[in-house]
Amino acid sequence: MSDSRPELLAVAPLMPFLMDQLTARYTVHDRIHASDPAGFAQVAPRIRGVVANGEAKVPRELIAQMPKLEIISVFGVGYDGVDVAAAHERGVPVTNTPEVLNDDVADLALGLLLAVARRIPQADRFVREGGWPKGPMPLARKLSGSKLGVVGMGRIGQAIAERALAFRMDVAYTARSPRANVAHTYYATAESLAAAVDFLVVITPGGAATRGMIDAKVFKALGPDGYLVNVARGSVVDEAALIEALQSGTIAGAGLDVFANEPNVPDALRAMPNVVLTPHIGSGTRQTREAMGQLTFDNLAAHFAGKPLLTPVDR
Ligand code: 8YV
Repeated sequence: MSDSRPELLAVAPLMPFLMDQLTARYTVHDRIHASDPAGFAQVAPRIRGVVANGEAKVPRELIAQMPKLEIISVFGVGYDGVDVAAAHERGVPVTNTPEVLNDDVADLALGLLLAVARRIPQADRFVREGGWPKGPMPLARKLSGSKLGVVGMGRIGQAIAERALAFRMDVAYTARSPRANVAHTYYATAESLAAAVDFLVVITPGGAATRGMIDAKVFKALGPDGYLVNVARGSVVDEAALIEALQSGTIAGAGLDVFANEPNVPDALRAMPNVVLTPHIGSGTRQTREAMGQLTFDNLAAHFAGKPLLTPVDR
């Protein structure tokens, strides 16, 4: 008897919580497009759903190989790796996992701000490596009461701003246009925002529209006492210009959760004492990843039950 369950292609490694639910209901081909292209050519005509994550690539050419594709469900709020236009041209909806990760990504942004300003990882190393008995730790930078610039004032940007207010920070932002429901000062460009603040947090979607928008001009405007925190996508920051700015003292430091070529982080960044590095863990708590997994699964389930999608991505 043939297996009549819908067949899915997973284009990224998926957490067991999600994979177990998927395999109970679907036939899942786990990254076969990458590991076994000939095998993929055999199953591609039967694939009805793709499951991706925030980092995965679903280009036009891959979509074109799956004539029966009906849905792309992304485990992540960011879907810059998916060619949404190509999917929509084919009438294939794309879903993501908004809202459920707002708290975690905003928490990590504040964590990186504190870590880089108060040099918490460096202080930890200082104690572990026996530095304390030899003299005090050098003084750090105060965060409370300083000026914060947020690049991108969507759901997560607003969650970051909300938290920053508890630190009595003066919050300003840039976005494509001023947001009607946001009272913070608006700047039309990242450069003008950077010139007005002490800390710049990047939380704008990745993709072509924002590629390299945080560049040498922005670092110059941020200045030698300014700090950058990136919890968005590595592509938004010109990484070579960032390294140059950190090495030359054009800016004071950076807290980075995302990188241009993950999981590879340039040696230059890893060697710098004024940089705090985390491995793309913005949404990385058990609670949030389970909520994301559930939403990824529920969008697929809604589709295959002929019900409205929970969180479809607009064109
Ligand atoms: C990843 C993310 O999806 O939501 C996003 O856009 O970047 C992350 O939550 C997550 O790391 C799983 O790959």
